[in-house]
Amino acid sequence: MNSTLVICKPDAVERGHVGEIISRLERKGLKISRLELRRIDEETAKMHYAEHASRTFFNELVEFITRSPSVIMEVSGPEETWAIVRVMMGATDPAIAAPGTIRGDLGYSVAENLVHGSDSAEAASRELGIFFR
Ligand code: 3AN
Repeated sequence: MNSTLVICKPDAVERGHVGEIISRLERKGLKISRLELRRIDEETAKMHYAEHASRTFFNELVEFITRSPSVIMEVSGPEETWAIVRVMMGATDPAIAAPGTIRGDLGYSVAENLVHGSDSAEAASRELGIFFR
């Protein structure tokens, strides 16, 4: 089994889309191996988004992800599970994400784009370490 980190971000929890997102992952055949409802603290958010520290939207990003609870999950499946999840998530900007993807079907805001999924095997192991130490 291979694992990746998936976060249903504050907007997904606030809008009541957690069930829909988990249901899609399960329908695909992936397993939820760990799950926690947790409000992400500022320190963890900054560590998680460290690669975006120089971006203009960094503060907005940290404020958003810490605003209310997220559902943080370890999702398991075959090799390259992270890549399967990324396809299911759709493009970063939900306004142009393909229909049939989580972002394409449920949102239109790039700042509030519902889900996070690790973007490589290395990122998955680093991020699982941050959230499930
Ligand atoms: P992804 O989440 O698809 O991996 P990244 O890693 O490029 O996308 O961006 C990380 C997060 O930063 C996105 N999920 C989104 O919430 C936020 N973000 C990306 N681009 C913008 C932007 N132009 N304005 C505001 N937030 C953004």
